[in-house]
Amino acid sequence: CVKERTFIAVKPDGVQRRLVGQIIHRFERRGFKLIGLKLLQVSKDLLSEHYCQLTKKPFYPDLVNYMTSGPVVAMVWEGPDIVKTSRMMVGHTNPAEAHAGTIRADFSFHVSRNVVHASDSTEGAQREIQLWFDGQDLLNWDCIDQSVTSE
Ligand code: DAT
Ligand code: MG
Repeated sequence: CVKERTFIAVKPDGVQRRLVGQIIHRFERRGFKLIGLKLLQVSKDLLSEHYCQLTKKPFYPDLVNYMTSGPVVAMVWEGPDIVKTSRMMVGHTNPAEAHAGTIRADFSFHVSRNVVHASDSTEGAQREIQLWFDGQDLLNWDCIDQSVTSE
């Protein structure tokens, strides 16, 4: 099966609300593989690179304040079709429109405090992984259950 990687982050509201474990649990129980993980205080520079397509939006200043208000847990996860699947697991940008069972629907109700980030395309994932992580901090390891969870 095709190995794909994506960038997932627990935003400051998720960390403050002690949701890190529950969010990691959803990716683990799906069978995805953790490749990189760190807790960091995000700089405005990193954030403007990360959200480079949004810097002109009216909500951008509030987004910067929110995303730099406390620590973020940044992760790289790997698995077949993980970019699309993780977007489904995370749910609609606006939690009010997200389906029940998605992270955003289960843990939040407002678009400006939606708990988690997931890359929206394979190109975006590659860009974000390079932006947030040094290659040496990503670990290639053998998951012993891989022959059971996929062909
Ligand atoms: P997503 O995080 O689902 O990829 P996005 O890339 O369009 O959504 O926007 C990035 C973040 O910006 C989003 O998670 C929350 C914030 N945001 C988006 N639209 C917003 C809006 N209309 N008002 C306030 N914040 C918004
Ligand atoms: Mg996005």
